[in-house]
Amino acid sequence: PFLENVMLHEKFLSGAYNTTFVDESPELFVFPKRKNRGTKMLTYIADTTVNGFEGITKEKKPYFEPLPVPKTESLSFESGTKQILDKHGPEGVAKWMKEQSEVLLTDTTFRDAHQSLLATRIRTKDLVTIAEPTAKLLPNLFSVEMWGGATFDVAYRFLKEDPWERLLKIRKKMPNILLQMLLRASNAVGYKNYPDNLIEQFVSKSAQAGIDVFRIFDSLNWVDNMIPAIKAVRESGKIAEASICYTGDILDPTRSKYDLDYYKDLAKQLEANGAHVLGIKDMAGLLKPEAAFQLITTLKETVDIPIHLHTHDTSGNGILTYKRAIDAGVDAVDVACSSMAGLTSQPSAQSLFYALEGTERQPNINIEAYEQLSQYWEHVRTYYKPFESGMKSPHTEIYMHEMPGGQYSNLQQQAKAVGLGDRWNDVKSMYRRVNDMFGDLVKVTPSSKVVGDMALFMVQNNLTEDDVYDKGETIDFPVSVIEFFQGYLGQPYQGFPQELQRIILKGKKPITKRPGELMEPVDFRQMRDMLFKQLDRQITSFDLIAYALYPKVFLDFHKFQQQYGDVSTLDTPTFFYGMRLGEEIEVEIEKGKTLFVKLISISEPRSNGTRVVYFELNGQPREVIIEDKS
Ligand code: 3PY
Ligand code: ZN
Repeated sequence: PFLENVMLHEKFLSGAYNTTFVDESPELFVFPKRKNRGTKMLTYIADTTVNGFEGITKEKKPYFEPLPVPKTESLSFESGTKQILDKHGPEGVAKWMKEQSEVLLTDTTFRDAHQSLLATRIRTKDLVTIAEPTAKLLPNLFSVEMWGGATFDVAYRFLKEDPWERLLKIRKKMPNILLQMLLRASNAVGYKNYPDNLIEQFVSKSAQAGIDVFRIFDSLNWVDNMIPAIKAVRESGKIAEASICYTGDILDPTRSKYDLDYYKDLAKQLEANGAHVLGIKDMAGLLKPEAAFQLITTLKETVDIPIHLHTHDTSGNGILTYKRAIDAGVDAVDVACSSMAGLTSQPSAQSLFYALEGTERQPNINIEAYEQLSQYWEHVRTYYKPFESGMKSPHTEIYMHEMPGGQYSNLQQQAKAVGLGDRWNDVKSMYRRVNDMFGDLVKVTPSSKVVGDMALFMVQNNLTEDDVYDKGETIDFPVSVIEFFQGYLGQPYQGFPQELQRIILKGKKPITKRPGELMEPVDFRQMRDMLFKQLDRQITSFDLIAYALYPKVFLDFHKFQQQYGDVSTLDTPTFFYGMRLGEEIEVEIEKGKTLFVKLISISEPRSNGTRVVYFELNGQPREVIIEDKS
């Protein structure tokens, strides 16, 4: 705990550590209460064995093959893009990007791929295991996208682990490659706008903890809302990849709202506001190959900064889209390791490698290494089977419903949770209808969540579009929808549809200013004191930011840890399924300290509804009493 406290300390993170720092920082000696780590762990295992894991249909723990981790201990880290940033700064990286003849690759396996395929559920343990082999085997990657988007919230909320620890651990294992995150501009990694000082703090701490490239986007492509985040990234000395979210179809003359001029204008604005790199974020995979060619050709003529393209392969056209973007001179593209690629995820790195064979833009990567890493992900993926969306083949219907890849499996889980699992097709069609009712929106978190919430709400309540207009006065719309029409996410391009806005707001007055301008700054000092008193433990700057972003999620996480301890050390099958009778596992709860756990037996339910679960912990008999919730 001492080392952990040191590592998490802001002075340490900023590099300003020396021995006086230890003397001056008494909080380093406030250790988390260590008592009962074994008991807490057994309680978690017993509870999960008896009651299952939320969101997974309870079943016997499946057998899994051991994970094939490439052996790379004897290899050293080759110098990579991280060293370019450290030496030449963000402008140096941008210049270097433009000088490369081959297309540069960002690997998204650690973030968007599992956000899009597995409802963001891959745990830190499984990411950290493969981080060092990835950094050693693929030193020529431009970056690894491994944080941000939904990972932050899901880590606390569902995986019961601290996302900051994920970042710190991966940083240590990947010292040579740029680490990239997805930042929802003024929505940070949440679903609503936050005060500017929270965005500044979030960026500054993320940068200190290890993020190098911030892909910043606004869910309505509203540049005003992106400026505070771009500024904060520039001030932290990191790379601001300000991004345009691609929506609509520039090839379709009947969809003139988002045409080439619209994108050109946005690109100019982002460059003028300090972007080091221009991101094109095709979050739903709507960018068709010829559209990619036209868009990139035009933007290359419009801006001087390098262009980085992101797509999702839902339609099956991803590689062709990349090929045409590469023909037009795109500098970098996002791919995922093949066993985590395709469908709602990014196109496969390996497929792109072979697709570009014989051209001078073929990526400079070690293809055999990628195949080895792919085997690892293929195995890990089986742990997360309950979170698979069930999509088995390309869905060209994406061009109809336009749902972002990162939303697909999450919204599907949400639909199941409210009993609409069998009406998923209705939800998807409604999603598009809601988009059109709302004035044809850019749909990406959180604007996509607003559309998703409304679609679910309408299907659940059997409401048609006409019902909304005819009976809207008597309908209680979802809070996210009301807030959207109040302007709390910002201003959509060409404004809100007026009549619907009137119906939904029922007399509430919308704002037209940037929400961040109207919000009180967060009082971090007061918040730290309050939390310290309430939780009776040391409060790190990371905790503070998490609490400020989602108070309830953070407090629930704290409560969970009080009850069950740090479960991030458990292997994933045990985390999701508990243990089999007679099974033995090892849990390294800290470096050099391993618990040996054996599940001996489970009693029948007793008259008060509890069961006794008998273990051996390091050879000693232990029992835990668990309420059987079935
Ligand atoms: C996110 O914001 O999480 C996204 O992945 C949007 O595409
Ligand atoms: Zn994406």
